[in-house]
Amino acid sequence: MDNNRHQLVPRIVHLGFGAFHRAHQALYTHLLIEQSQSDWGYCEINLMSARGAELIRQLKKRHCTYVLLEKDEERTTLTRINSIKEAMHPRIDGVHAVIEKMAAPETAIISLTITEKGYCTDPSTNKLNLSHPAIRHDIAYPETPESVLGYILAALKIRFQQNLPPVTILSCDNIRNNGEVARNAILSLAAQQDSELALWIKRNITFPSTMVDRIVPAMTEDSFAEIKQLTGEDDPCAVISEPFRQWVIEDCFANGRPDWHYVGAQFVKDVAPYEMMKLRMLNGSHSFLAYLGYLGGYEFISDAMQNQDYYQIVQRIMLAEQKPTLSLPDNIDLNQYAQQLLTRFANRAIKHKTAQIAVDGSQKLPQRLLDSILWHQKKGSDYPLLALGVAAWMRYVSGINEDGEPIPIKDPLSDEFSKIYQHHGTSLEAVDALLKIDAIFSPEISQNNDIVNKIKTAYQQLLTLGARQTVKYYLTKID
Ligand code: NAI
Ligand code: CS2
Repeated sequence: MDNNRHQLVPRIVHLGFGAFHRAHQALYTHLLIEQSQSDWGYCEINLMSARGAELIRQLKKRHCTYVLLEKDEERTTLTRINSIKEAMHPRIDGVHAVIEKMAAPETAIISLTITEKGYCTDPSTNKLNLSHPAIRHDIAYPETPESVLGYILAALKIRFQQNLPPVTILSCDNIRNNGEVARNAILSLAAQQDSELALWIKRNITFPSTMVDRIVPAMTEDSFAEIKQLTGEDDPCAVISEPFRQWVIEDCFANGRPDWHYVGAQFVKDVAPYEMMKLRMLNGSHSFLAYLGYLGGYEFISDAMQNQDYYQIVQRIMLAEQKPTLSLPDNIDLNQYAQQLLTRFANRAIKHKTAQIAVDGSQKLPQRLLDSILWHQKKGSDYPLLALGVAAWMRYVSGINEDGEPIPIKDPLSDEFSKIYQHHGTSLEAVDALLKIDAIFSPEISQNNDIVNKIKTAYQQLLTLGARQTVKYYLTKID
């Protein structure tokens, strides 16, 4: 298979060579190359951090291949991924070389897995945050950008000025309407720099939305050791995932695309119903489980799922509070979907830390829990578990666990949380102060007494009973 690799053309520049991309899009593209001799390959780029640069250095050193181990409690599959042609990082190759790669005539797709915060938007509105330090920098110095948006814009400017073919910007992050969010953010930044460029982007560049799904935990020392035992090699780019994978893509590409549908992707006209289903049923329940699981002393999601109370309450939030908010094509059975999710969460072969999913909650709550709360509020139906999920996040970002030990909080807004808790302790006033963060909570949420009261009730239960007993209490209360 290695033989095919030198025929690859790096037509897809991917930003965000993280664990998820390595186990998802890179695999689809690899399978397509194997199956149909497709010549679509990747140029992998990380833009951030010394760690990101080190990974790219290691990838280059290993001729752009690595191994993927897919596993559940019954099977394991080891695959050497061969869909990558090149790799770059601004600290290794220079900022201009990276921009030029994105602007190269052969580049047809720029895809992204840069985490929710990479879009520099306010999560409650999904609008570009013009006071974000990286965005302020990019407005002042567009030729040496810092944000992903700034890099994309610098490349699009070259394409516009040199009359080069258009590209597709393909967001593969867990954000509702991810294509639209990427488009609006780039257009808002372009409007600050060059209105003609903004107009050209509107007319020429497409931003398909996607629903992406595969549980891919961050690698740990144990998982690297497992890979070494299987392959005999140290592979810093190796990754471990569950066997399940799904990719639903809006079919609007500006300059061609791989035939990913031959290897399991679905091209559709409208991704929104699939995205909403996944963000609410899977990710909403995942965050719920992560905060309550962490507070209850569970290191891994699959451990929390062995506790029958946790299993049942997660099933309950999916079926009673998330499912009713969705409307999907007739061929999708949401009861079956929920059952499959419960099995995936309980997969003990995958060591997914509750603390990993708990990261960046400020960026995740709106699409995972708050949108559904608003749906119930409008319909007049009840949502105790969605409110419990938000309260568990609030209890978690207090930075102190149930044994009084510190919780390391990783979130772009962590300074705000720590100021709030320094001032109010874990009292109910902290809830009021958190609700005032309008980047997370829209006025529809923070000024609605019913919603606020439900969150406060749940928060008080968590303080009084602790997470495990609160889960029990809610199960009996709602039966
Ligand atoms: P990771 O931590 O392994 O990789 C994160 C990547 O994002 C790195 O390449 C990093 O350089 C880049 N990044 C982080 N902050 C950035 C910023 N401010 N600007 C530009 N780039 C930035 O995480 P992983 O697992 O690859 O997840 C990345 C995203 O993929 C998630 O946030 C989510 O949106 C999506 N995803 C992840 C899944 C998973 O199970 N891990 C499954 C489905 C989607
Ligand atoms: C998780 C997701 O880290 C998180 O917040 O909820 O990354 C989850 O593993 C994926 O979306 C599954 O597709």
